[in-house]
Amino acid sequence: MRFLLLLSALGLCWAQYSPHTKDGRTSMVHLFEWRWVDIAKECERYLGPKGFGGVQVSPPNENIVIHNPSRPWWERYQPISYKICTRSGNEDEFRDMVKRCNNVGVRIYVDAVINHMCGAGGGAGTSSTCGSYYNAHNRDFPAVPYSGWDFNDGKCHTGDGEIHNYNDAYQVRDCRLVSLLDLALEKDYVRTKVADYLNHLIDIGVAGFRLDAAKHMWPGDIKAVLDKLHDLNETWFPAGSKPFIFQEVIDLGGEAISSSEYFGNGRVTEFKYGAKLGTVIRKWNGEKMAYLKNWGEGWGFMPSDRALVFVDNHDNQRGHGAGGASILTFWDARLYKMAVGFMLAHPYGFTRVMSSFRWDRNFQNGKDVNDWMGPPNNNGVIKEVTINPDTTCGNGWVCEHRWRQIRNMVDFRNVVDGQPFVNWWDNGSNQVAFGRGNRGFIVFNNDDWALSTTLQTGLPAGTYCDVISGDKIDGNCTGIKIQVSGDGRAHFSISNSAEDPFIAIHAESKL
Ligand code: QV4
Ligand code: CA
Repeated sequence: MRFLLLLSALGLCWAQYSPHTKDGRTSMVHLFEWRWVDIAKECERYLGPKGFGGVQVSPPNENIVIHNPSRPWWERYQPISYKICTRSGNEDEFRDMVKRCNNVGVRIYVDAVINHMCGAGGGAGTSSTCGSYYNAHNRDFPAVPYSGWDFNDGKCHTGDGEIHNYNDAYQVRDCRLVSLLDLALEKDYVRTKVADYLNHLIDIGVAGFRLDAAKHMWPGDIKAVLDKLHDLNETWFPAGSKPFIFQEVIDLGGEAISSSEYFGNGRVTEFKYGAKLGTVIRKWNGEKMAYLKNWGEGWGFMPSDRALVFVDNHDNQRGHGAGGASILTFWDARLYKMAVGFMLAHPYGFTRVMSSFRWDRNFQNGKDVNDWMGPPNNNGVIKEVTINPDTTCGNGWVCEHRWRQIRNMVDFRNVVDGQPFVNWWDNGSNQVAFGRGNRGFIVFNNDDWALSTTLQTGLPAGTYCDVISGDKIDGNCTGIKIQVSGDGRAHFSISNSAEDPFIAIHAESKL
């Protein structure tokens, strides 16, 4: 028995399901479209000190340059080669970032676009971020090199080579997603080129990969690529560590392909999580927070140890990829903070925090016509992430991960890591509370009336600082103080018009 426990503990450390975060760090942040030089600084000045476990970075490989519309964010999902050379920076800058982040205990996860190259309509020439030549007409990507033999054109059986029917698993995997030239991952040559790219990144020191468009690749083809991967760089990781893998599969139910087909390869994005949580916090369809009592597998989600969870991502925050109306984003800041707070307090899944840039959102007939807009830039050159005196970001960067309520809940999750979900309370409506063992407790009021009640927190007696309304600084609290008595009970009052109608206390916010 003890041997088995040891084995499973090792498995947790080494396998593709573990994010390889440093001691007690439990979340990653997606620094969408950031430059490598800014991420390196952010690791040192903020993410390391505040206990973030890692960063998901935008695709680092060379991509097509699109001028119409002008430099959309999504051009990075159209690879031209595997050179580390994008608007975020070159290979030297990437290496420097990986080193500096790892040195302060923050891991780097790469968004790996390996299902396809650029769109079929991408033309020919050198309109690419590193100037590599390509020809989309005859499927020529000499900088890899790939040629016509390396794509699925012959394998796809829809008339125009496009995916039309998501109820047909063959189409979804062998045809083109929005015209993107679909790689023949059944070929050992293609698998080798992809593995060479990923191994290059592993050797530099990244800790794992988001596999973009995993639903559009056969699980067995993904496995064949993963089997070729090196162990992680021993400068920062124990010998024998396998890269962390999380696969982007949008499975809201009702399609031919389900998330569970991918569990053998690594974790999978749980898209039901943000869609449902948004519905609950918005109180749509008769949903209420009281129903969150059995949140997680109880809601039909995948097993917790396979799930990568998030409130929103770079697609669905702007109506792309499963961008249903219920998704909460920084645009709905008050509800968003509650949703992220709930996610980070709840034990289900490995959590990813979104960090966005602002764009000129412009709804026409219900659709944002500016959903393509790229990051803050000067003539296409990505702007620096500047830091204001109040620690928020400038230059159009939203930096949700620096919002006090979110940053402090990332810390909360670290403090309660491994503790059970306990002491659930609800009022049958939208006032709920729960604890994590004897290490943390959180209370929400999403009703249209005040909350005033005494609850069992499970925490030791003392005065605690609410990390939502303030911070514990030098032993003092800049926010609300909560008195926990010897029996673990505490009184909570939360106005329904509070700026943030929730309160969170934990072992390290004790005064
Ligand atoms: C268009 C038409 C095509 C037409 C083509 C002609 O839609 O029907 O054939 O022009 O050239 C962009 C454009 C899209 C365009 C395409 C090819 O938006 O209109 O096709 O380029 O030129 C991102 C964006 C896409 C973007 C793509 C490539 O979201 O809009 O397409 O990058 O630049 C499904 C998948 C899921 C996917 C999600 C968005 O199952 O895997 O859709 N999510 C991931 C990423 C996402 C990315 C991709 C996959 C593709 O998270 O950001 O798409 O790498 O749910
Ligand atoms: Ca495919």
